[in-house]
Amino acid sequence: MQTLDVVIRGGTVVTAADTTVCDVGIRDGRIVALGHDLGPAQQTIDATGRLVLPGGIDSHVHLAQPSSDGTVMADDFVSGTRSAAFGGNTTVMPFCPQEKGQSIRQALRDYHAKAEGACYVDVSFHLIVSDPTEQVLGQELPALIEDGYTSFKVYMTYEGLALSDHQMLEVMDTARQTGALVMVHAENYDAIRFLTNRLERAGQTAPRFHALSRPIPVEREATHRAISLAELIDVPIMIVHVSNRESMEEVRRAQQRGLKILGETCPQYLVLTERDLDGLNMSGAKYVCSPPPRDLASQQACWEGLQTGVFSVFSSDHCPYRYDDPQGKLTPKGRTSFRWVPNGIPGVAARLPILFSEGVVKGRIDLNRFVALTATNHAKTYGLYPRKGTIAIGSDADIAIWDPKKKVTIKHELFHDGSDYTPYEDFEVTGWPVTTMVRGRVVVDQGELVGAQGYGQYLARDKSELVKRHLM
Ligand code: DUC
Ligand code: ZN
Ligand code: ZN
Repeated sequence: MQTLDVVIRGGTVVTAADTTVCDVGIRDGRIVALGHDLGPAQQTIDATGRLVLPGGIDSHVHLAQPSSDGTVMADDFVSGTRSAAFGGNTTVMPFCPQEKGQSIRQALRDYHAKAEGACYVDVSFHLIVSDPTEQVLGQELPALIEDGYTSFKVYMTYEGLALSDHQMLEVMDTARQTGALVMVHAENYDAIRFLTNRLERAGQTAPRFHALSRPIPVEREATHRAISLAELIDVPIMIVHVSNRESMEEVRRAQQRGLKILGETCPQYLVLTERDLDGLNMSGAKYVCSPPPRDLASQQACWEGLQTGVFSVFSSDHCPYRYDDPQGKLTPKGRTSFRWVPNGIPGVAARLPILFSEGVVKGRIDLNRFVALTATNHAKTYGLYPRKGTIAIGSDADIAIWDPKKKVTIKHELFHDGSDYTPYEDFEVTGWPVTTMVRGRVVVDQGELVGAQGYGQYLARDKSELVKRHLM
């Protein structure tokens, strides 16, 4: 028998389907054996009393995105993938943004250069399409999809990003023809502009008014419209970062009507509320993200979406800015109005502990659904399955070993990211990822970084199996 490189012994192995006490044998970065008495190995990891889960896949993170307003994202590929590993993740999927007038190929060259030699865990890129010209739609996107960039995000709001309904239809039509998956940021641009202007005229400019500038109907209407446009083209779409009941129910209704509409929610919609934006002085800026956190009833609706399968993926929407920094949340312009506070909060390392503790430990979801929501469904949705997202023979040995009883009070210093705060400071969780392994190599162990920068690989992706099945 050929010696194994690693055996993970005695743990409870959990996939989206099964829970089994067995050993995991690893050779050349892949899982080659599951069972007992697997024979000699160069390294043995004792996982008795621990859970052995597929490493988290976070299919919605923002790293190293350039901006033109003087703000700077707090995480590059080094700190972002390092923090991901501390949070039990083995693959993250950031977005390569196209600037208006820019070729997406050029944007990708720049973005790849930033990732090169930097990553601790594996990465794959979505695209952000902000300028869907004839050339982009007819030439660039079809070729890029064949090259493994099989998903792209479109925005229905934001200056410089918002697409018209006509442009949305054109992008969806390209996706329909090529088998790509479109991710939609669903908020009504004109409504936000109107409400923002009205709030500013009334002097209501503190961070907490951010939430009032984009209330639930803004999101619900855009969600409904995105779904209607997708129905016209007969193309699957993913509604990302759903924050409330009315939008969740739009997705659910579409699914019940047989449309292939996918949904995602995020930790901020489970454990934060708009009251968090009320903090004194500018401290509410720490929670400014879009859609904004809502209220307790909205949290309950997001749980319902996770429990019933309306949401198939749970992502962080990690979009980090430093707080006490003129290039971050405290940018001088942000003091004049919430409009200028950079939009987004860190969460790549908090995502899994929060869902484990609030979901599994509190009995809202079982372990198999936890794995589906945090790893397997991401891999299936975005063309990485079965290489990623499960524990099976032949799959990459991307594994997070969890201590399901460990109690942790979240402190920013645990996350090792590039920001200077976490919106989840002092939140108490039970269950913690104690060892993170990427392709058979331990990257984080017991709170220590032991992986090598540059070990993380870029992954070209297949087309989404959900999209392929729909188009068959
Ligand atoms: N949308 C995101 O997906 N992330 C951060 C900000 C935003 O608007
Ligand atoms: Zn978004
Ligand atoms: Zn995002």
